[in-house]
Amino acid sequence: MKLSPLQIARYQYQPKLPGMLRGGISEICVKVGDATQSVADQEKIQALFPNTYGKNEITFQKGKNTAAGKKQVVGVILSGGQAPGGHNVICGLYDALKATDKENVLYGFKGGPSGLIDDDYIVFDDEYINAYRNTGGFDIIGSGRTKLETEEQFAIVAANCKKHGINALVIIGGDDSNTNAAVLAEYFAANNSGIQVIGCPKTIDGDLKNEDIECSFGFDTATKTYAEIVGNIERDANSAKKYWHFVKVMGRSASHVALETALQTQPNICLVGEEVAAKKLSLAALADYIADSVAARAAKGWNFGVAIIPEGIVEFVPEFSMLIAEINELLAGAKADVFNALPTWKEKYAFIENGLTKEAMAVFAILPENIQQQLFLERDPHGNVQVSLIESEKLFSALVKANLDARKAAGTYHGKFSALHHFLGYEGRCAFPSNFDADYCYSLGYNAFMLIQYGYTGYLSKVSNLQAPAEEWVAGGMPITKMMNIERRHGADKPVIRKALVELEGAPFKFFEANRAQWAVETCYVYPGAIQYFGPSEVCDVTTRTLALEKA
Ligand code: FBP
Repeated sequence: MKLSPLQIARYQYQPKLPGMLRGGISEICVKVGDATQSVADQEKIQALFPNTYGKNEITFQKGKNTAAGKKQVVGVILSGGQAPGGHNVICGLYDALKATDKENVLYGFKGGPSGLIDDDYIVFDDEYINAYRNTGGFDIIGSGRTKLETEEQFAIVAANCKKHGINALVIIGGDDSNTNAAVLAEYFAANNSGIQVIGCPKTIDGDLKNEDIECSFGFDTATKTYAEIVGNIERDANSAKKYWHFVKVMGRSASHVALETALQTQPNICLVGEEVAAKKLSLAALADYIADSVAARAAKGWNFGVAIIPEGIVEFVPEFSMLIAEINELLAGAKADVFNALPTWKEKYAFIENGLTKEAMAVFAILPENIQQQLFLERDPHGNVQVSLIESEKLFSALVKANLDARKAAGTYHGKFSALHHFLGYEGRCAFPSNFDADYCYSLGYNAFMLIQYGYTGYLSKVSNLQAPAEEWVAGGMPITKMMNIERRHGADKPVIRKALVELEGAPFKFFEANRAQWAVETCYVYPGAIQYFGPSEVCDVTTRTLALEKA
């Protein structure tokens, strides 16, 4: 494999650990904190997790290591979408494990959770690990979205672990994967299998966070990558002065990525799904809001601008989610075959018109035809519309254009509106991890090993105080059940880790809200530039604006 100069240089980077984890494993002891309770539905969660519920929060500190000395054989998986830093979690885990005893073994199960079922694995050694230090991507062992949730699956995993003598599993994933990690930990505990389970918080979406987990890894690098590109687009817009750019950014559900990108770049517009839902804003209202900015800028002679649209936005528009629900119903089961057999779009349109309520049809009718057709093209394995595939950046620019055409006809707008579209998603998920993510991830992995060594199970590796220099970070563990509540999923009550949406009362949104009116009509762009890996700390080690504002 040919290596880029940056990759060679990054191999030499030594990730920073929290002070309490420095100086050798034999110098790390446990401070046991308070017993925990789930964030809601305590009785129900306790009943579902009788063996792992209510455990104590723990923090590591300097002192004599009192863990029982035994050979550790650990398995690790990467689960879900890629996020920069995943390799370093595995490197940190490996280094701690080998620093404790060279005879310890780390298995990497390939392709995500399915690797544990199929017993598809590699055994890590120095040479293999060294080729992935401080690199982006999940290609070290691959990832996948198979869910580990049934007792049959758990029994197979237990048998495979037993075969290899594995005494602990580390699951690197988002809220769903870590929910399943907690269920697996409970199953192992209930069956006295002797296998511990430790989770690590991953997702670029930034929606796995709470009072204990300050941020999921990957969010820092991904948003810095998107902010670099949005800044470049802003500079182009401000140079050419002739285009409005509509930029969709990833984030399946929550709008953290869009908000953080906006905080870094100060675009003219950024929609926030959670606000749209709270204020029950319609597509027409949103189009009107963006068109106001276009018109105000046009009046100053500025026929250019930048609008950030979160990937998950349409699901937050009440009338749009009602439309999606009706379409899912309309095409349920065999009805999809009837629809697909219709030869022309005209006949399909008539079928749709016949099947939707008047309210849903009114929303459908205002959509541009390409978006209407997209709603009927892509279905997920359950037969539902794949909302993430909807080109919402094109949807909003088309709605804004129609709005501006009406203003033009009424004589209230005289500008030019020429729109360009972008989707920023996969570009950020495998970037070289920023120093923050490289350090944070390495620490999460190292810390996960400490939790294993001290015998904990059903815990999430927790590294906090992240706005401070790494030396002052605090390492420890939190029972996953503490983060759980009961939610309705696929028609049944399920214990799940609560997903963190953007808080409208939180400091990041409040800052945005206080400034956006000015950003909408003036040109206040900020150009963050590329992530810097070498140089002054105030350039290379800064955290996200979201974290800085939340912790201010
Ligand atoms: P995770 O929640 O698994 O981390 O993935 C998040 C994400 O990157 C979303 O932002 C995006 O909608 C989705 O994955 C895309 O998934 P896929 O890789 O399957 O296309």
